[in-house]
Amino acid sequence: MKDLDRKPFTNSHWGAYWVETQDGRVTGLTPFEHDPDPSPIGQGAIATQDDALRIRRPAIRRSWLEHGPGAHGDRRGRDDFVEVSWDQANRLIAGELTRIRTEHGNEAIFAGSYGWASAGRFHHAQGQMKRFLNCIGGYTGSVNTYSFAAAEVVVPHVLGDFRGLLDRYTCWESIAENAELFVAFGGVPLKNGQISQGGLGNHVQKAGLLNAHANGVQFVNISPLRSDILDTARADWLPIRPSTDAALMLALCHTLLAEDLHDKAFLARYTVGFDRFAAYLTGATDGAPKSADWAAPITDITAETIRGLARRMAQSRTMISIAYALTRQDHGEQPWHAAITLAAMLGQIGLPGTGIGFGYSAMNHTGLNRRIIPYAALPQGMNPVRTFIPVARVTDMLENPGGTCDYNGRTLTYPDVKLVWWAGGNPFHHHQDLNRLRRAWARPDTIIANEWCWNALARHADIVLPCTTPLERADLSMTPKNPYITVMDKVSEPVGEARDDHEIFRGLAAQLGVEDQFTEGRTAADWTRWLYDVSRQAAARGGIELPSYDALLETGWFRVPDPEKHEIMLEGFRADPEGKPLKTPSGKIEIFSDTIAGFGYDDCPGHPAWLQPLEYLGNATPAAPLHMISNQPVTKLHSQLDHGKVSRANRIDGHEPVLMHPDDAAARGLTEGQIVRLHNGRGACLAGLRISDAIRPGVIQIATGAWWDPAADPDGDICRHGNPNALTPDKGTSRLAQGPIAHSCLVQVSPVTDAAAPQIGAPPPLTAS
Ligand SMILES: Nc1nc2c(c(=O)[nH]1)N[C@H]1C(S)=C(S)[C@@H](COP(=O)(O)OP(=O)(O)OC[C@H]3O[C@@H](n4cnc5c(=O)[nH]c(N)nc54)[C@H](O)[C@@H]3O)O[C@H]1N2
Ligand SMILES: Nc1nc2c(c(=O)[nH]1)N[C@H]1C(S)=C(S)[C@@H](COP(=O)(O)OP(=O)(O)OC[C@H]3O[C@@H](n4cnc5c(=O)[nH]c(N)nc54)[C@H](O)[C@@H]3O)O[C@H]1N2
Ligand SMILES: [Mo]
Repeated sequence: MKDLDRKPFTNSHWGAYWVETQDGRVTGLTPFEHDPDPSPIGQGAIATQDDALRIRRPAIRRSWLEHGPGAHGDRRGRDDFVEVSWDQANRLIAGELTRIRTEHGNEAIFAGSYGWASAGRFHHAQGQMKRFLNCIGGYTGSVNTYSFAAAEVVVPHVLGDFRGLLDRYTCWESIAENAELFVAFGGVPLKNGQISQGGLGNHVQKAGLLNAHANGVQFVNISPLRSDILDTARADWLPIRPSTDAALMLALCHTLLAEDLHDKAFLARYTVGFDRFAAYLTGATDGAPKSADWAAPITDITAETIRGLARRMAQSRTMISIAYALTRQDHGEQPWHAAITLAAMLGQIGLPGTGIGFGYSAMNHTGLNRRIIPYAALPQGMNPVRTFIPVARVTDMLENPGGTCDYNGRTLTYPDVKLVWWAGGNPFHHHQDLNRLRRAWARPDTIIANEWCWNALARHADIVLPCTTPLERADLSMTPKNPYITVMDKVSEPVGEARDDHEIFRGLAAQLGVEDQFTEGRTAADWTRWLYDVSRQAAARGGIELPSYDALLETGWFRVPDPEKHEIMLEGFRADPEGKPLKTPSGKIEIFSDTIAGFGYDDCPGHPAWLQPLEYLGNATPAAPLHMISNQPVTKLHSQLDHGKVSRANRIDGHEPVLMHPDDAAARGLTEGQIVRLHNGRGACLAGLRISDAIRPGVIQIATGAWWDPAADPDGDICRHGNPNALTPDKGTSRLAQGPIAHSCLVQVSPVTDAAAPQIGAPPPLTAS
């Protein structure tokens, strides 16, 4: 970087830091002084920047290098690697891309490449990769996310939009001033508010929660975990059985209807289909009234508690929050459709501080009052290939070339994938039933991964391209999710021969004769300035003046001024439903959606419903009697920095901790700190036991993120490290959204006497060519 008066500055999904360096190495990360509640997660980046797990040179799996594409796919993850030059890697990849495009067409390249990569507006791994692939004819992509696929598909049918609403949440200030009761399905987990995609300057979730509490807002935490809300908030805890929230919400709706507590004027003016839903609620359509008495044995919450809560919600100014996690369960569409319906029956949608919000504290930006600027992103060009999959159907796709899949009213056909490319995501973190993924992963001819560390993805690739970390390249953090725009300085040279994703794809574009198309004659620095200048113009059109690029480089950061008024979701629709209709077919909230009903899916009807999940405590078996919640980790972002010190400090003898209720531990003769085995018919993993009454009996909790470390085992492969996706089921939420269902998972926990130590501390065997 050029000489500046200031210290180097950086940003990340978990916060902004001033950077100290010594001899070209990062030695310290000091949280930004305007961040009131910095996260410790970033400290894990210091030692990992150049440890033994850093990928230093391009590397090729030996069987692939010696025998060509398709050789011994089943040895992926077991083979050793040969290090090669960038020239050789580029020649081999260009040759393989040309072969596949000629013999099979671009559809055979799967580059959904789902994942969070790193913060930074320009060096966004997927954006770079997709732009490159679009220069050579495109790829099969994926749609929706692992975060909330079911909501992404169902909510637009009900409210006309989802993503737009996510940016227009009722802010915490409005809740503190106006709400009396905050009912949180899935809690308000501050651990998750550490994160904001693309970078952030100020963590606000803790202050948002505490200010609301101080102002007298009462909280109800509906979750199997008491710790899903800060103790200080003194919330009532309803320890619900996991994956049964839809039943609870229906019973709340039933009580409102039975006791005539619902807002009939709101329903008439702003919604359609209530009558058809009411016929289901009362049991007129199926003979089963969805009463509190009906829901009590399903949810394990007493009928009296349910009725009391419904009355309290009707009598109070109430905000409902529904965690993203409730989408990541079987029939994850239902709790979302039901929560919106419940809020509509209360009639407070669009009023200050009340109504419904999606996942307060799922991310730092939820309820953060800020101006939304449509910042520019690197143009990706046009993808001529029309084939795509719902993101979580990746294993199905690899298993069934030519097979079909229902999705949101369409029938999709799976392509015959020959090449898989991942840049900036980790399927061996995010996908469910990893043993099944690994079997399907053996099928393509070639798998390429751009990565910076030897995690399970890199180990399971044929060609590994070493990329830089954000500290080794210059970039900008500017995102509509946070008011701070910051520089991300280059503070150290790339380790080994690592290259930026942009530089990786520029090299390949040159090899394939499309370099000019890929770069448009701009360097990385030109592009970054271009992105900022275009964004600055967009801001100016919205009446917001941003500093010049050079002025930003001088100071390192800029805070976009706060909006003049509080954000209130659906305020405009409430004020003028005819003038500002929703983008649904009726223009109103669709409690019954004719569109969804018209698809005729047996697993997703037109109105919210209770459908038994594939796995939950209501169908537990002696072989798998416990419900496993695999939620987001406190000490990292997904699998990122799992090898860093913050994550490792949370381990028990190197294994991920699992939380269990004292009664369940006693029934198995298990003691605190013991290494245990989590297992079911799909697989197994090891974990270290923590015993606590902050979890309801019958449920265990183990965070996602431990690097998958499989070893042969009678239960299928066992992950020695503690990755819960060794056990989770891989099935779509329904034929509507096909979202992932990690949270609907039954397991057994048993003691182990001779626990195998995790083997993720060293890279795979590597030979220099
Ligand atoms: N059981 C269970 N499974 C889950 C979840 C759950 O709750 N339970 N949650 C799901 C959810 S919500 C999500 S969003 C997914 C997250 O899944 P992912 O987003 O795939 O997880 P990450 O670990 O963030 O993966 C990002 C990868 O990008 C790499 N990377 C970082 N920076 C760069 C870069 O500049 N260039 C390149 N090329 N690579 C880079 C990192 O090393 C890492 O391997 O997981 C899902 N999986
Ligand atoms: N520190 C940290 N923060 C993160 C992330 C991370 O990896 N690390 N990931 C980010 C990402 S990508 C996303 S999408 C968001 C996800 O945000 P969420 O989906 O909200 O995250 P989770 O932690 O999986 O779930 C929140 C809580 O829901 C509860 N829960 C699970 N199942 C049920 C259920 O059936 N009923 C009820 N009532 N409660 C249930 C669990 O106890 C869990 O602690 O988090 C983001 N924030
Ligand atoms: Mo997510």
